[in-house]
Amino acid sequence: MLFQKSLDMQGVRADFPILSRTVNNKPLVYFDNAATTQKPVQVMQAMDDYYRQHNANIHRGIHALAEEATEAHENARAKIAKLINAKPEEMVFTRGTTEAINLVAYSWALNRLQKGDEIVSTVMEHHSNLVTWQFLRAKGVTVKHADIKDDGTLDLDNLAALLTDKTRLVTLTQVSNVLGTINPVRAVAKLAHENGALVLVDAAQSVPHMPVDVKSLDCDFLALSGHKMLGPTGIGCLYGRKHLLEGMEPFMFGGEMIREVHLDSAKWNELPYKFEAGTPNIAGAIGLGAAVDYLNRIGLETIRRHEVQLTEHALEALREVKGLQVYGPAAAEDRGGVISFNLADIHAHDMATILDSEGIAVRSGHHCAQPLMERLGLPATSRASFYLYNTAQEVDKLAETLQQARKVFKLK
Ligand code: 7TS
Repeated sequence: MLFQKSLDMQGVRADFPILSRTVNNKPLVYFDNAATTQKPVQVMQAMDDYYRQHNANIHRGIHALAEEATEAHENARAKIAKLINAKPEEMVFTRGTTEAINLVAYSWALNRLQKGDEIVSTVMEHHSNLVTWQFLRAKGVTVKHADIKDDGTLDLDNLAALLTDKTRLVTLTQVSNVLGTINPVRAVAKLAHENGALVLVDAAQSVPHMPVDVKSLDCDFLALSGHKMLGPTGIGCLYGRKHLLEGMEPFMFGGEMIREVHLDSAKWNELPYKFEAGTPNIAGAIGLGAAVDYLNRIGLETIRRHEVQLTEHALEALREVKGLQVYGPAAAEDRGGVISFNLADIHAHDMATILDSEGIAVRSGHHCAQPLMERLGLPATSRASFYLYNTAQEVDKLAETLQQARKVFKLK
């Protein structure tokens, strides 16, 4: 298999110190990127430099350090905004995707939706895009979930049939963290808008891996996590169309988000600060900015091509393992670099333990998508998920270890 020449694999891997460590005396093969990604030295250095040279609280002090820290923080916002073709004031820093979705639930949905209103989602959502909407049921809001087809793709006709004049929001993931399915978000947005509903995109598994443009998706909100795109934990973003964010009330109150306070009243700060109460994760934002620089230097098209090739290679290699069931769309181009599988009736946790003994890190279980597992009729899967620093050799090692597991469990 010919891998993309422009991805200098040795150079890339050298940027990630953790990739040269061993686990159980075996070279680490890190295939748990859907859970969180490893960090390049450039991200760690940016954060280290901030703490060593510029540490101060932002937006308040009129001293040099405060100005430097503020500038670095806002530069990071501009970088992540540009990455998805948004404006900085449309990007609210959050702790991650979960908090971004919760922000929409509290600040938009809770104040606007009424008894009888409907939300349409899908059965393949991560719990953070499921449970968050369940709590609106107390207000009499109905949440409906579009089904998947047998090949693991979204049943768009089913989704379309769920839309009514009561639908106020359609919320879905762009890439499934279990099946790898890439959803036709643009088509869903068109359907939703024709019905007068807004669209929220859970981009936790898409923005890190492929070019994503909020204008061409035509979405109203988009949520992402920094730690899944080479950045640190504890930082993420909510993108929202400016006029929507302007019309929303904050759901957290405190310093930073106010312009003027009196004992019995307050005026909110301008966008996006009105949603950022309290001292933010300054170093985290700066680390995310450095991660965006890193991804841009490699290029998200290149990363996407690499992952498609790697996934294609993995699907081929895993097909050779007798008794192995792979879930999700058949073609690598139709999926992100996420492969869930089960080998015969070996429990996914036992499988993950065997793989770990060979230094291979995968996640096993329900992947915080229990309704999807129920829909698939599965208690659990093992999941290998790839990123730019993974290689075809690592995929071969996974396939070899699965062949060995067949022997260990004396499978016929
Ligand atoms: N949405 C999707 C599609 C996800 O995959 C995840 C995390 C989240 C939301 C939540 O992101 P957070 O950063 O706010 O926690 N997914 C996974 C996973 O698949 N394994 O561990 C975390």
